[in-house]
Order: sequence, then structure tokens, then C-alpha cells
Amino acid sequence: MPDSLTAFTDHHALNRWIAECAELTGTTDIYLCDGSAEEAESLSKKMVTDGILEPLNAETFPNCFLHRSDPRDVARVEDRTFICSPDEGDAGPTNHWMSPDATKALLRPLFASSMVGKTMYVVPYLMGPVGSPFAKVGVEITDSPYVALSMGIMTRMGRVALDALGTNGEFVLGLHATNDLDPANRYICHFPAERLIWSVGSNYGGNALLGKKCFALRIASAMARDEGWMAEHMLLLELTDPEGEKTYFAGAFPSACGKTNLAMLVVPDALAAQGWRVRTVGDDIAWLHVGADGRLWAINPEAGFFGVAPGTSPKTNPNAVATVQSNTVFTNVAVTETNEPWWEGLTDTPPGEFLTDWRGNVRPASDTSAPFAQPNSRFTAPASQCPSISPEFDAPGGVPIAAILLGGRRRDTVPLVAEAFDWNHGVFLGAVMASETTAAAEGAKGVLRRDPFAMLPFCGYHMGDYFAHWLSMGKRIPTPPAIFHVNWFRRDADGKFLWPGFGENVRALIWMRERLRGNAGANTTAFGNVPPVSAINTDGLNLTAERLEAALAVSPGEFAAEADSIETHFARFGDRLPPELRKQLAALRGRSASGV
Ligand code: OXD
Ligand code: MN
Repeated sequence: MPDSLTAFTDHHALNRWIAECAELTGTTDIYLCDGSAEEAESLSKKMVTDGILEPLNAETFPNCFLHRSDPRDVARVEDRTFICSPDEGDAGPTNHWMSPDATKALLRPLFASSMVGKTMYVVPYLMGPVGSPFAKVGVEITDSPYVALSMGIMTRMGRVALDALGTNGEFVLGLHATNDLDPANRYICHFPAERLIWSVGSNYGGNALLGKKCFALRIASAMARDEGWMAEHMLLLELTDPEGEKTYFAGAFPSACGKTNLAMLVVPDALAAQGWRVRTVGDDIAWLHVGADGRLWAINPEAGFFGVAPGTSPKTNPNAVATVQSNTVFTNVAVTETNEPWWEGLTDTPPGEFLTDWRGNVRPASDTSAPFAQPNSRFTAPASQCPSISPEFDAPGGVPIAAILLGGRRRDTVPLVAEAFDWNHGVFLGAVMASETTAAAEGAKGVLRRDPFAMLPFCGYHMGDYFAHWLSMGKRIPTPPAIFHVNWFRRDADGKFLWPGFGENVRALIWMRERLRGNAGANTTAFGNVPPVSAINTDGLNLTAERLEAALAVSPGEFAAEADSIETHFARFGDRLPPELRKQLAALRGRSASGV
């Protein structure tokens, strides 16, 4: 090992691993990221020179760039994502599994010589606020400057992470090589027992920014099980009431189901005038620990937003639009004649006469043959730029969670909002969550699938054991949060949404907050405690009582059918399904049979 390498950082094990990766990948050019603004500037300059990034309009979008990905590399690849636990049974029926040895034998040749003549970026990063006892360090080694730049936005990256690591701290290792992006040679592999990630053949965020889904969810969920905490696919938001008191919510929703919009919600005028306000703590991932006061406390391990662009507009999410006006990397959006980013839904119609679509083709703005922006096109932007960011975003201890939200995209059956009867019933609702699939992952779209706790693609171990972990956390939290289920996406017989969604969703949060205080009524139904129409604050809401009633309706008959489908879902987990969840299913059947 050359001397310069042994002295690369103050951390001996890290130095050794850097040297091993350099040897495997064949690079002689190693760059340790420090996370400075100058470094980000020189990385983006070099990428512009190399044609990897295009600068956007410097006046209206300062320090913003467009990245066009390989058209075969635009989403997470669940089929090529593996949990490589030593025992196949520990990966469970919802994950793809390969043995650690076989995986390494398969992937080593793909990494071998993959960085010859290329720079190998060493990216140390901190997941969590600086100084937080819950923060953890990762190091990603990558040949992709796009990944290095994006990690600088999405995490607290560079010097700050090395300082947290010290000379002998623990860290999660992640090795990433771009190669030729051939989907046949794409593998996203996790070794939970070794706290190790190997990713090859993709530059897409969820596959290549290893701090996000790979570490903060898949590896961290296994760590959390071992250490008695929770790593969840959840937004974090702060609701301030007219008395100035704050209520913190954590919310699990599948990808592209409006987590970012809910986290950045703008309260409608009539309610804002009453003193209601929402601020953002996180939009995708939460790490939750039991605090000394017996409550559940949450941090957002990320420092940026990797948000879905299509559908984001000044009407649907003005805070997101304001966040991405500077220092943002846009991936696979379209570009206007004035060199500004554009995507479907940003404005009602595309601006100007021509647009350059996400593949780089110039097309008339009137061309409706295909979307201009890729449906899973993204923005990568610093959370600190969000006008609704909460001052608690950086709080080392996190925020105390009063309520957990669960939700999916369901066109029927599931009401707008319901409260779980207790923690175990809430775990049942989480375990049976279902949603129509979206563009965030490869595969068919709009198909209903069970996505427990929105963790189906992200749980790093057997999902039956994950349910058991949730049940056991209920016993460990002296003052557990209440659990609610929401569905913003219910439709009428003509296929039209029953509920307006977006800012109006705060009305469901307000009912929950009143419920937490014992001030709001509810009807017991097969699904849970559901508010009567009269319990929802409808000040300034343009919606008929009939439509609100339909959005809140629970049909016992529909839940009898739902119970049959849950039975099939549960059968997958065999004897690792906790008996408590079978009891909960029997209770659901009992309630629907008795017609509630
Ligand atoms: C995401 C996802 O990018 O869930 O957050 O796919
Ligand atoms: Mn997500």
C-alpha cells in the first residue's frame, strides 16, 4: 500500500478499505471529498466540461444544472436489488436474496478495473444532524462525480463526517461503480451483517446515492432491529395550532404518493387565518428512537430532497418550487427555450414554441405524443433552502412524534382518514397497507400491491420479523404515538378524486390533533375510528357534504373482501408472521361481519 494512502484519513480501517477499493477498481486517482462549496463548484464545472451536466439559466436558476441519464436508468430496480444475508431465511419472501459469497464472486469482476483511468471519489457522509447521538457515518466510494455532487446535497458530507468518525468510529461502507449502465449488469446489493453495500451499473439516485435507500433504510432497518430503534420510509412534519403548540407527525407513504407535498403543505387561507401552520422536518426518511421522557423522537437523516418533479407546481407545492430555484440538480426534466427546467404539471401548458425533452430532442410545445419530462424525473435540492423548513430540522435530539400516519394510493375501500384503535391495531394497518404502483420503480404502474409501512422495497430483513419489531416497539415506548391511516386518492364512480388533496390535507391533520387532545368525535368502523363529516373543519372548503361523506365512508362488505386479500398477503410470511397480526385480521373479519 503506498504511504500516501495509509495517511489518507485519520481512520486506519477507512484507509485500508480505500486502498482495497483502489486496487480492485484499478484507479490511481483518488479524491477525498471535503464537502466545501468550492469543491461542489469545481465538480460541477468539470461535469459541464465533460458533458455530464448542462448549466441552466444562470439568472433565474443560479447554480442549477440538468443531468440527462441513460434512458435505461431512470428508476429504482427492485428486481436487481438484493439482500445478501448469510441465511436466506433472514431476507424473507419480499426481498431478492443472494448469498454474500456468491454475490461477491459475481460482482467482483464487474468492479475489477472499473475505474482504470477514472477518478475514484471517496465520499464520507453523516446521516443525521451534526452532534446528534442518533446520527451515523457512511462512506461511499464512487467513480461518478454526479453521485459525489448529489451526495453533497443529500447528506452532511465531507469534513463534518470525518470529524464525527474520528480515528476508530464505525461506518457503513458503500462501493459504487457506474460501468456501462447495461441493465443486465446492474446489481444493488446489501450485506446487512457487514454493514456493506455494493452497487454497480446504475447512476439513478435510489440505486446509486448509497446514503439514501441503501443505508438509511435497508442497512439501517437491520441496525435498528438489532439496537431497538426504527428506520422508516417516513416524512416528518410540524403542525402549529392556533395556540402556538406544535404537534409532530411521522408519515409512511409509498414512493411518489405525495410525501414531499404533504411535508411542505401550505395551509389554506381560511385555516391559516385561524393560526394553523405546517413546517417541514423531512420528506422521505425518519430514524426514530425512544427518548428519556418515554416518547418517540425522530430525526431526518438526510440534508436534501430528491423529489419527483412532475406534478410539482406553484399550486400543488409552492415550497418545493421555491426550494429548487438555486443550487439544484435536475435529472431528466425538459428544458424551455429560455433554458429553464420544465416538467408536466409545472404549468398548465408547456411554455414557448419548443422544448427540449428529457432525451435531448427538440420538439414543438404542442407535441403531445410523449411527456417532455421523464415521469420519474427528479430535483436534488438542499433542505435548508425550503421556505417551510422547521428550525427543528437540525435539532440533534430530533422532534417528539405524537402521531404516525400511514397511507397509500387507493381508488376505493379505504376512507380519507381513520384512527387505529391502539398500537397493535396500527401495526396491523401498517402491515396491510396497499397502494397503486408508480413511476418511482421499474415495472407496471397503477397496479395495487401490498406495501407494508411503505417499506416493501426497503426493508433489509425478513418482513415478518419487521412486523414483530414494530409490535415489540409498542411495548418499549412508554408513551407511544397514536397511529392514523389516510387515503387522499379515493375516487368516485366516474374516476374523479373525492378529496381535493394537497393543502386541504391539513384538515385531516387537524382532526387528528383534536383527537389526540380528546376533543374530536369518531365512529367505530371495521377499519378504525373514522370522523363523522361534522368533525372535519370545513371552513373555506369547497366540497359538498355528500362528497366528504363518500370520502369517509366505510363499507363492511368491502372490508370482508379486503380481509380475504389480506389473508393471501399474510400467507407469504409463513410462521414468521406474528400471531398478533392473525388476531387483528380475525377482529377485522368480526367487525365487518357485524356490519360496522
Ligand atoms: C424515493 C423513492 O426516491 O421512494 O424517495 O423512490
Ligand atoms: Mn422514498
